[in-house]
Amino acid sequence: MALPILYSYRRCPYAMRARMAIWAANIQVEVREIFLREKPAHLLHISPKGTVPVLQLPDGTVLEQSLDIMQWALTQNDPQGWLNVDREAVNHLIAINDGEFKQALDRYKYPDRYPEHAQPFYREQGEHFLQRLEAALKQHDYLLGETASMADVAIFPFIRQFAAVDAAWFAGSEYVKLRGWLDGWLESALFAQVMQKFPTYTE
Ligand SMILES: N[C@@H](CCC(=O)N[C@@H](CS)C(=O)NCC(=O)O)C(=O)O
Repeated sequence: MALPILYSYRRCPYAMRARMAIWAANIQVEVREIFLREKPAHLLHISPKGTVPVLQLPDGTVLEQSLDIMQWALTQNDPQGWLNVDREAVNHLIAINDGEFKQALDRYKYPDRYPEHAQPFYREQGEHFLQRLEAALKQHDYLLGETASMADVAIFPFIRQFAAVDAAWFAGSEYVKLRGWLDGWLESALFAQVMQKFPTYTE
């Protein structure tokens, strides 16, 4: 039987969150690792916007947003109960991550492209979100409760990137709980699985 096709890019945080949900759900897919600069014609045909991840199901359905892919996978099978949380709380936190925080992250990573301000300004902008997450993690082990949810998985790849921009700064920062939470995900078997290298797909 044909497997769903996942167009992916290993280091893309959106693709990471999608792969983590697919792997957690134990769903087999054909991973097509792409070069962002040389997108396969089939990908652009099924999803002209040209971002990854994109999942094509055997019936032809195309899911072209990472959150839709996560939702689809976990609806099939959610052995760790990642969907057993308040939807509104999940959506709200992810919206801040994908909105303001992602914007600050891009500027913090590439300050040369945004010369209006110096790098520390952009880091401080991102820190509003870090402070919010730190406060949540002081209350419970995961962002929305004592067990992991879709929010943790969706947000983790972006915190990973933020931490990596200046690892020494992050290691010395006040975000003690957030560091522990990040390390937990980085050291997880699931993360190792989704970060394995897939051969690049060239038509
Ligand atoms: N809203 C999309 C965003 C996906 C996205 O922006 N992916 C980036 C890579 S991390 C991409 O494919 N960019 C297109 C490009 O760089 O050509 C989602 O959640 O799936």
